[in-house]
Amino acid sequence: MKIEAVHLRRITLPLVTPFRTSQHVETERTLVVVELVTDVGTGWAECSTDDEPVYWADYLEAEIDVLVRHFAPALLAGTGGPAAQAVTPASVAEILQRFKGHRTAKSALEAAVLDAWTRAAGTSLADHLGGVRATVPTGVSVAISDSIPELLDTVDGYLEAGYGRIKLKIEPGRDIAVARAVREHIGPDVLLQVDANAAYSLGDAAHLAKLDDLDLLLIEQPLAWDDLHQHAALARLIRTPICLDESITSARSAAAAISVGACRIINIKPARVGGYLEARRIHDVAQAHGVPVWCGGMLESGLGRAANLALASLPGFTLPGDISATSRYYAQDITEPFELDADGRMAVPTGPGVGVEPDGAVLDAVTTWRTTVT
Ligand code: OSB
Ligand code: MG
Repeated sequence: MKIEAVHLRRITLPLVTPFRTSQHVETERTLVVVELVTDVGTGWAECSTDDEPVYWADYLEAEIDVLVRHFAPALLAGTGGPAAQAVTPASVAEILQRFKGHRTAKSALEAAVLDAWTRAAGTSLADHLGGVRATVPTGVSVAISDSIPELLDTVDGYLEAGYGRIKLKIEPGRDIAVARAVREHIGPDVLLQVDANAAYSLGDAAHLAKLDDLDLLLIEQPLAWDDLHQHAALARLIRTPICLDESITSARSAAAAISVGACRIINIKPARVGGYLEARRIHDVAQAHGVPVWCGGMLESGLGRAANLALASLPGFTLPGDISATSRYYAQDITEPFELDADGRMAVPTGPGVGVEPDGAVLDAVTTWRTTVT
Protein backbone atom coordinates (compact mmCIF):
# COMPACT_ATOMS: atom_id res chain seq x y z
CA MET A 1 0.00 0.00 0.00
CA LYS A 2 1.19 3.52 -0.71
CA ILE A 3 0.38 6.28 1.74
CA GLU A 4 -0.41 9.52 -0.08
CA ALA A 5 -1.47 11.85 2.73
CA VAL A 6 -1.97 11.87 6.48
CA HIS A 7 -4.78 14.08 7.75
CA LEU A 8 -4.62 14.82 11.47
CA ARG A 9 -7.32 16.49 13.56
CA ARG A 10 -7.27 17.30 17.21
CA ILE A 11 -10.71 16.88 18.75
CA THR A 12 -12.10 17.56 22.21
CA LEU A 13 -14.88 15.46 23.72
CA PRO A 14 -16.33 16.45 27.12
CA LEU A 15 -16.37 13.49 29.56
CA VAL A 16 -19.75 12.76 31.14
CA THR A 17 -18.02 12.55 34.52
CA PRO A 18 -14.56 13.75 35.61
CA PHE A 19 -11.91 11.02 35.48
CA ARG A 20 -9.66 11.20 38.55
CA THR A 21 -6.67 8.92 39.08
CA SER A 22 -3.75 8.99 41.52
CA GLN A 23 -1.98 11.19 38.95
CA HIS A 24 -4.52 13.72 37.69
CA VAL A 25 -8.11 14.72 36.90
CA GLU A 26 -9.57 15.05 33.41
CA THR A 27 -12.93 16.61 32.55
CA GLU A 28 -12.63 16.40 28.77
CA ARG A 29 -10.67 14.15 26.48
CA THR A 30 -8.55 15.64 23.75
CA LEU A 31 -7.29 13.20 21.15
CA VAL A 32 -6.10 13.08 17.57
CA VAL A 33 -8.02 11.46 14.74
CA VAL A 34 -5.82 10.08 11.96
CA GLU A 35 -7.20 9.75 8.43
CA LEU A 36 -4.79 8.05 6.03
CA VAL A 37 -5.22 8.48 2.31
CA THR A 38 -3.76 5.45 0.53
CA ASP A 39 -3.87 3.91 -2.92
CA VAL A 40 -6.22 1.20 -1.61
CA GLY A 41 -8.57 3.51 0.30
CA THR A 42 -8.93 5.38 3.56
CA GLY A 43 -7.80 4.25 7.01
CA TRP A 44 -9.00 5.72 10.31
CA ALA A 45 -7.52 5.56 13.80
CA GLU A 46 -7.09 7.64 16.91
CA CYS A 47 -4.13 8.73 19.00
CA SER A 48 -5.34 8.94 22.59
CA THR A 49 -3.17 9.94 25.51
CA ASP A 50 -3.46 12.40 28.39
CA ASP A 51 -2.86 16.15 28.00
CA GLU A 52 -0.10 16.00 30.59
CA PRO A 53 2.77 13.49 30.79
CA VAL A 54 1.43 11.93 34.01
CA TYR A 55 0.30 8.42 33.08
CA TRP A 56 3.55 8.08 31.15
CA ALA A 57 5.87 10.32 29.13
CA ASP A 58 3.68 10.62 26.03
CA TYR A 59 1.26 13.56 26.05
CA LEU A 60 -0.98 14.73 23.28
CA GLU A 61 0.87 17.81 22.00
CA ALA A 62 4.12 15.82 21.95
CA GLU A 63 2.46 13.04 19.93
CA ILE A 64 1.09 15.61 17.47
CA ASP A 65 4.55 17.09 17.05
CA VAL A 66 6.27 13.76 16.47
CA LEU A 67 3.52 12.64 14.06
CA VAL A 68 3.84 15.80 11.96
CA ARG A 69 7.62 16.15 12.00
CA HIS A 70 8.85 12.56 11.95
CA PHE A 71 6.38 9.68 11.78
CA ALA A 72 3.96 10.74 9.04
CA PRO A 73 6.78 11.88 6.68
CA ALA A 74 8.56 8.52 7.17
CA LEU A 75 5.46 6.65 6.01
CA LEU A 76 4.62 8.81 2.99
CA ALA A 77 5.33 7.28 -0.39
CA GLY A 78 6.32 10.54 -2.04
CA THR A 79 9.14 11.59 0.29
CA GLY A 80 11.72 9.13 -1.02
CA GLY A 81 12.04 7.52 2.41
CA PRO A 82 11.74 3.87 3.41
CA ALA A 83 8.02 3.85 2.59
CA ALA A 84 8.47 4.79 -1.07
CA GLN A 85 7.80 1.22 -2.20
CA ALA A 86 5.07 -0.22 -0.07
CA VAL A 87 3.74 -0.11 3.47
CA THR A 88 2.12 -3.10 5.12
CA PRO A 89 0.69 -3.25 8.64
CA ALA A 90 3.81 -5.12 9.80
CA SER A 91 6.25 -2.73 8.14
CA VAL A 92 4.95 0.34 9.99
CA ALA A 93 6.76 -0.61 13.21
CA GLU A 94 9.91 -1.47 11.23
CA ILE A 95 9.92 1.85 9.40
CA LEU A 96 9.38 3.78 12.65
CA GLN A 97 11.73 1.63 14.72
CA ARG A 98 14.69 4.03 14.59
CA PHE A 99 12.56 6.64 16.36
CA LYS A 100 12.60 6.11 20.11
CA GLY A 101 9.51 6.20 22.28
CA HIS A 102 6.18 7.85 21.39
CA ARG A 103 4.43 4.51 21.16
CA THR A 104 1.05 6.22 21.31
CA ALA A 105 1.73 7.97 18.00
CA LYS A 106 3.23 4.83 16.45
CA SER A 107 0.18 2.83 17.50
CA ALA A 108 -2.16 5.35 15.87
CA LEU A 109 -0.41 5.18 12.50
CA GLU A 110 -0.20 1.40 12.56
CA ALA A 111 -3.90 1.19 13.46
CA ALA A 112 -4.81 3.47 10.55
CA VAL A 113 -2.75 1.30 8.17
CA LEU A 114 -4.44 -1.83 9.59
CA ASP A 115 -7.84 -0.22 9.02
CA ALA A 116 -7.09 0.73 5.40
CA TRP A 117 -5.50 -2.66 4.72
CA THR A 118 -8.27 -4.82 6.16
CA ARG A 119 -11.01 -2.54 4.77
CA ALA A 120 -9.52 -2.97 1.27
CA ALA A 121 -9.38 -6.75 1.79
CA GLY A 122 -12.99 -6.84 3.02
CA THR A 123 -11.87 -8.42 6.32
CA SER A 124 -12.67 -7.26 9.82
CA LEU A 125 -9.77 -6.23 12.07
CA ALA A 126 -10.88 -8.93 14.53
CA ASP A 127 -10.58 -11.67 11.87
CA HIS A 128 -7.26 -10.25 10.70
CA LEU A 129 -5.84 -10.34 14.24
CA GLY A 130 -7.17 -13.84 14.94
CA GLY A 131 -10.18 -13.04 17.11
CA VAL A 132 -12.28 -15.98 18.27
CA ARG A 133 -15.30 -14.41 20.00
CA ALA A 134 -18.23 -12.39 18.72
CA THR A 135 -18.75 -10.59 22.04
CA VAL A 136 -16.41 -9.73 24.91
CA PRO A 137 -17.01 -9.22 28.65
CA THR A 138 -16.99 -5.60 29.81
CA GLY A 139 -15.59 -3.79 32.82
CA VAL A 140 -15.54 -0.22 34.00
CA SER A 141 -12.76 1.93 35.46
CA VAL A 142 -14.15 4.03 38.33
CA ALA A 143 -12.53 7.37 39.21
CA ILE A 144 -11.29 8.29 42.68
CA SER A 145 -14.00 9.97 44.75
CA ASP A 146 -13.82 11.98 47.98
CA SER A 147 -17.05 10.46 49.22
CA ILE A 148 -17.57 6.74 49.77
CA PRO A 149 -21.42 7.02 49.60
CA GLU A 150 -21.12 8.78 46.23
CA LEU A 151 -18.71 6.12 45.01
CA LEU A 152 -21.11 3.35 46.07
CA ASP A 153 -23.91 5.07 44.11
CA THR A 154 -21.67 5.28 41.06
CA VAL A 155 -20.75 1.60 41.37
CA ASP A 156 -24.45 0.67 41.74
CA GLY A 157 -25.19 2.54 38.53
CA TYR A 158 -22.50 0.62 36.64
CA LEU A 159 -23.69 -2.73 38.01
CA GLU A 160 -27.27 -1.90 37.00
CA ALA A 161 -25.97 -1.03 33.53
CA GLY A 162 -24.60 -4.56 33.31
CA TYR A 163 -20.83 -4.28 33.83
CA GLY A 164 -19.35 -7.55 35.02
CA ARG A 165 -16.26 -6.12 36.66
CA ILE A 166 -15.47 -2.99 38.66
CA LYS A 167 -12.01 -1.40 38.73
CA LEU A 168 -11.44 1.21 41.43
CA LYS A 169 -8.73 3.81 41.03
CA ILE A 170 -6.85 4.09 44.33
CA GLU A 171 -4.15 6.28 45.87
CA PRO A 172 -2.53 6.56 49.31
CA GLY A 173 -5.26 7.67 51.73
CA ARG A 174 -8.06 6.46 49.45
CA ASP A 175 -7.41 2.77 49.16
CA ILE A 176 -8.08 0.00 51.71
CA ALA A 177 -11.17 1.52 53.33
CA VAL A 178 -12.59 2.45 49.91
CA ALA A 179 -12.05 -1.02 48.45
CA ARG A 180 -13.46 -2.63 51.60
CA ALA A 181 -16.58 -0.46 51.50
CA VAL A 182 -17.16 -1.36 47.86
CA ARG A 183 -16.56 -5.07 48.46
CA GLU A 184 -18.99 -5.10 51.38
CA HIS A 185 -21.55 -3.19 49.33
CA ILE A 186 -21.41 -5.31 46.16
CA GLY A 187 -20.94 -8.68 47.86
CA PRO A 188 -18.46 -11.47 47.17
CA ASP A 189 -19.57 -12.41 43.65
CA VAL A 190 -18.80 -9.26 41.64
CA LEU A 191 -15.32 -9.12 40.12
CA LEU A 192 -13.42 -6.25 41.79
CA GLN A 193 -9.93 -4.93 41.17
CA VAL A 194 -7.92 -1.78 41.95
CA ASP A 195 -5.52 0.40 39.93
CA ALA A 196 -2.87 2.51 41.69
CA ASN A 197 -1.20 4.06 38.63
CA ALA A 198 2.21 3.65 40.30
CA ALA A 199 1.31 5.63 43.44
CA TYR A 200 3.03 3.34 46.00
CA SER A 201 6.50 2.20 46.95
CA LEU A 202 7.78 -1.13 48.22
CA GLY A 203 7.70 0.27 51.76
CA ASP A 204 3.90 0.22 51.46
CA ALA A 205 3.86 -3.58 51.15
CA ALA A 206 2.38 -4.21 54.62
CA HIS A 207 -0.31 -1.60 53.93
CA LEU A 208 -1.16 -3.07 50.52
CA ALA A 209 -1.35 -6.55 52.07
CA LYS A 210 -4.52 -5.32 53.82
CA LEU A 211 -6.21 -5.66 50.42
CA ASP A 212 -5.61 -9.40 50.58
CA ASP A 213 -8.80 -10.28 52.45
CA LEU A 214 -11.01 -8.39 49.95
CA ASP A 215 -10.82 -11.13 47.32
CA LEU A 216 -9.65 -8.77 44.59
CA LEU A 217 -9.00 -10.09 41.10
CA LEU A 218 -5.80 -8.04 40.96
CA ILE A 219 -3.97 -4.87 41.88
CA GLU A 220 -2.84 -2.94 38.81
CA GLN A 221 0.53 -1.16 38.67
CA PRO A 222 1.14 -0.49 42.37
CA LEU A 223 4.79 0.61 41.95
CA ALA A 224 6.94 2.63 39.53
CA TRP A 225 6.65 1.81 35.84
CA ASP A 226 10.38 1.12 35.48
CA ASP A 227 10.80 -1.26 38.42
CA LEU A 228 10.04 -4.90 37.65
CA HIS A 229 12.39 -5.98 40.44
CA GLN A 230 10.36 -4.24 43.15
CA HIS A 231 7.09 -5.55 41.73
CA ALA A 232 8.56 -9.05 42.00
CA ALA A 233 9.52 -8.30 45.61
CA LEU A 234 6.01 -6.99 46.35
CA ALA A 235 4.51 -10.10 44.77
CA ARG A 236 6.21 -12.14 47.49
CA LEU A 237 4.72 -9.93 50.23
CA ILE A 238 1.03 -9.72 49.17
CA ARG A 239 -1.43 -12.38 48.02
CA THR A 240 -3.47 -10.17 45.67
CA PRO A 241 -2.22 -10.91 42.14
CA ILE A 242 -0.18 -8.09 40.60
CA CYS A 243 -1.19 -6.93 37.12
CA LEU A 244 1.13 -4.60 35.22
CA ASP A 245 -0.01 -1.73 33.03
CA GLU A 246 2.58 1.10 32.71
CA SER A 247 5.55 -1.34 33.02
CA ILE A 248 4.62 -3.37 29.94
CA THR A 249 5.79 -1.49 26.86
CA SER A 250 6.62 -4.40 24.52
CA ALA A 251 6.58 -8.17 24.18
CA ARG A 252 10.15 -8.10 25.46
CA SER A 253 9.22 -6.29 28.67
CA ALA A 254 6.23 -8.61 29.08
CA ALA A 255 8.52 -11.64 28.86
CA ALA A 256 10.90 -10.05 31.38
CA ALA A 257 8.08 -9.21 33.79
CA ILE A 258 6.70 -12.74 33.65
CA SER A 259 10.09 -14.38 34.03
CA VAL A 260 11.11 -12.35 37.12
CA GLY A 261 7.70 -12.88 38.74
CA ALA A 262 6.71 -9.21 38.61
CA CYS A 263 3.13 -9.94 37.53
CA ARG A 264 0.60 -12.73 37.20
CA ILE A 265 -1.72 -10.79 34.89
CA ILE A 266 -1.13 -8.20 32.12
CA ASN A 267 -3.19 -5.21 31.01
CA ILE A 268 -2.59 -4.87 27.26
CA LYS A 269 -3.15 -1.38 25.87
CA PRO A 270 -2.23 -0.98 22.19
CA ALA A 271 -1.46 2.73 22.60
CA ARG A 272 1.06 1.94 25.33
CA VAL A 273 2.95 -0.74 23.43
CA GLY A 274 3.21 0.84 19.98
CA GLY A 275 0.32 -0.86 18.24
CA TYR A 276 -2.08 -3.75 17.78
CA LEU A 277 0.54 -6.10 16.35
CA GLU A 278 2.87 -5.68 19.35
CA ALA A 279 -0.24 -6.02 21.55
CA ARG A 280 -0.89 -9.36 19.88
CA ARG A 281 2.71 -10.44 20.47
CA ILE A 282 2.29 -9.65 24.18
CA HIS A 283 -0.90 -11.70 24.16
CA ASP A 284 1.04 -14.58 22.57
CA VAL A 285 3.90 -14.39 25.11
CA ALA A 286 1.42 -14.25 27.99
CA GLN A 287 -0.62 -17.13 26.62
CA ALA A 288 2.50 -19.26 26.25
CA HIS A 289 3.16 -18.70 29.96
CA GLY A 290 -0.44 -19.19 31.10
CA VAL A 291 -0.71 -15.51 32.07
CA PRO A 292 -4.23 -14.09 31.56
CA VAL A 293 -4.51 -10.71 29.82
CA TRP A 294 -7.21 -8.07 29.44
CA CYS A 295 -7.59 -5.04 27.22
CA GLY A 296 -6.92 -1.69 28.86
CA GLY A 297 -8.28 1.62 27.62
CA MET A 298 -7.28 5.25 27.16
CA LEU A 299 -10.79 6.77 27.32
CA GLU A 300 -10.92 6.19 23.57
CA SER A 301 -13.52 7.47 21.17
CA GLY A 302 -15.49 4.92 19.16
CA LEU A 303 -12.61 4.52 16.71
CA GLY A 304 -10.21 3.21 19.34
CA ARG A 305 -12.95 1.30 21.14
CA ALA A 306 -13.80 -0.60 17.95
CA ALA A 307 -10.16 -1.62 17.49
CA ASN A 308 -9.81 -2.57 21.17
CA LEU A 309 -12.87 -4.81 20.84
CA ALA A 310 -11.17 -6.60 17.94
CA LEU A 311 -8.06 -7.15 20.06
CA ALA A 312 -10.08 -8.30 23.06
CA SER A 313 -11.65 -11.03 20.90
CA LEU A 314 -8.33 -12.94 20.86
CA PRO A 315 -8.35 -16.18 22.89
CA GLY A 316 -6.01 -15.12 25.72
CA PHE A 317 -8.16 -12.12 26.72
CA THR A 318 -9.93 -14.13 29.39
CA LEU A 319 -10.60 -11.27 31.85
CA PRO A 320 -13.03 -8.36 31.33
CA GLY A 321 -11.29 -5.28 29.93
CA ASP A 322 -11.65 -1.54 30.46
CA ILE A 323 -14.06 -1.63 27.55
CA SER A 324 -17.17 0.30 28.50
CA ALA A 325 -20.18 1.70 26.66
CA THR A 326 -19.80 5.04 24.91
CA SER A 327 -22.28 6.54 27.40
CA ARG A 328 -19.85 5.89 30.27
CA TYR A 329 -17.46 8.38 28.64
CA TYR A 330 -19.19 10.68 26.17
CA ALA A 331 -22.62 12.16 25.52
CA GLN A 332 -21.70 12.51 21.85
CA ASP A 333 -19.08 10.29 20.25
CA ILE A 334 -17.63 10.62 16.75
CA THR A 335 -18.89 7.14 15.77
CA GLU A 336 -22.10 5.24 16.42
CA PRO A 337 -22.36 4.59 20.17
CA PHE A 338 -21.24 1.23 21.60
CA GLU A 339 -23.64 -0.39 24.04
CA LEU A 340 -23.71 -3.40 26.35
CA ASP A 341 -25.91 -6.33 25.37
CA ALA A 342 -28.39 -8.01 27.74
CA ASP A 343 -25.56 -10.16 29.16
CA GLY A 344 -23.31 -7.17 29.92
CA ARG A 345 -21.06 -8.00 26.98
CA MET A 346 -20.14 -5.93 23.94
CA ALA A 347 -20.26 -7.04 20.31
CA VAL A 348 -17.01 -7.10 18.36
CA PRO A 349 -17.47 -5.14 15.10
CA THR A 350 -17.79 -7.41 12.08
CA GLY A 351 -17.63 -4.93 9.19
CA PRO A 352 -14.51 -4.42 7.07
CA GLY A 353 -11.55 -2.80 8.79
CA VAL A 354 -12.15 -1.50 12.25
CA GLY A 355 -15.86 -1.68 11.44
CA VAL A 356 -16.85 1.93 12.17
CA GLU A 357 -16.22 5.34 10.63
CA PRO A 358 -16.46 8.77 12.16
CA ASP A 359 -19.52 10.89 11.38
CA GLY A 360 -18.17 13.76 9.28
CA ALA A 361 -20.47 16.44 10.73
CA VAL A 362 -19.77 15.43 14.34
CA LEU A 363 -16.07 15.28 13.60
CA ASP A 364 -16.11 18.79 12.17
CA ALA A 365 -18.04 20.08 15.16
CA VAL A 366 -15.48 18.79 17.69
CA THR A 367 -12.32 19.58 15.70
CA THR A 368 -10.11 22.24 17.29
CA TRP A 369 -7.13 22.02 14.94
CA ARG A 370 -6.20 20.17 11.76
CA THR A 371 -3.33 19.69 9.38
CA THR A 372 -2.36 17.49 6.45
CA VAL A 373 1.07 15.95 5.97
CA THR A 374 1.88 15.12 2.34
O1 OSB B 1 -4.35 3.31 34.13
O2 OSB B 1 -5.66 2.12 33.00
C1 OSB B 1 -5.22 3.22 33.29
C2 OSB B 1 -7.22 5.90 31.42
C3 OSB B 1 -6.21 6.74 30.99
C4 OSB B 1 -4.91 6.45 31.34
C5 OSB B 1 -4.63 5.33 32.12
C6 OSB B 1 -5.64 4.47 32.54
C7 OSB B 1 -6.96 4.79 32.21
C8 OSB B 1 -8.11 4.00 32.68
C9 OSB B 1 -9.42 4.12 31.92
O3 OSB B 1 -8.11 3.33 33.69
C10 OSB B 1 -9.64 3.01 31.00
C11 OSB B 1 -10.80 3.27 30.06
O4 OSB B 1 -11.94 3.07 30.48
O5 OSB B 1 -10.57 3.67 28.90
MG1 MG C 1 -3.92 1.28 34.69
